Amino acid sequence: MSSLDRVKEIAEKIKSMEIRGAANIGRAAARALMYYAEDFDGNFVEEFMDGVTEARKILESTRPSAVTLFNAIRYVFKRMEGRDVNSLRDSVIKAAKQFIENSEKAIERIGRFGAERIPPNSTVMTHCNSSAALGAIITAHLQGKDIEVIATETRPWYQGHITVKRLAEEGIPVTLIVDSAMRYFMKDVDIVMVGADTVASNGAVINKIGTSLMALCAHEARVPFIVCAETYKFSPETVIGKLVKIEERDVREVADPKEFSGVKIRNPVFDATPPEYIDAIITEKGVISPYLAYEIIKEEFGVSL
Ligand code: RUB
Repeated sequence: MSSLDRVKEIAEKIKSMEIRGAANIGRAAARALMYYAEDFDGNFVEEFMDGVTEARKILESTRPSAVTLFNAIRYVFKRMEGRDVNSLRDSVIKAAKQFIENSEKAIERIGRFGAERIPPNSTVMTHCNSSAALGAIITAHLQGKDIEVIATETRPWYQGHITVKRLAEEGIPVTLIVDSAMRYFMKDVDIVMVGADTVASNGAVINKIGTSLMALCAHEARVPFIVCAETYKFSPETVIGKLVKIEERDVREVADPKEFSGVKIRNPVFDATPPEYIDAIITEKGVISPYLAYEIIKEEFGVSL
């Protein structure tokens, strides 16, 4: 067995979306590096470093739009230290565990802060399947707020099905709609809550395709549009001008090209919502304006230009 086997296995699961959602992807990347360190049975520092660099490359090539993947890896690499294999191994395992623990705590705090924003007897709309947004909704429900949820099915992967099943399990009244019905139902909605894959330095939020459309509908209807995002969803690369790459997946997820000869099919799976349509971003460090994204990036990652 090679020390990269479990890394490759996790990378494959991220690519095929067996592991999906930005928080899960970040934690899985940290776990993969931990497995690499655990499985490494060589004696040479150079060999360990070559392997962990290869692991990074494999993981980073899976999904481009979730900065959590890159930030989780960055977190572990920053804390990797030691002059021998044993200390390097221990530092990687410790950092990966710390990242996973911080991420779980962040979701719990966002749940609490987010629940504060959900009024009693209200209807919440959500898109896709975000553990951070669901945390807030479920916490509000557990506080006895008597809420209901309208959730989009989220083509083409139908992550909305996971969302509605989870909410129904919690006993929350929930309605499943097609994505294109979001404007039709917006008049019944008190607040929109979604997650994020990446927050850029200008406050734009990259999330599942259709999110920016939902923000536009919410804006038109004067419905608050709230994003739930841990601070490791903020992208340091965007400070130096890099754009977040929008992942385009296999068109067969949309339709079988053989049935549509002469037709071009496209499948971008994320979009960017500009900050002017976002009322607040709920992070584990508090509720902020999207225009404070740069400050968060500076504090979390230290910006060296
Ligand atoms: C998932 C998606 C989610 C964010 C936030 O897309 O867009 O809204 O990742 O999720 P995909 P979380 O299914 O393509 O990965 O709050 O769980 O990090």
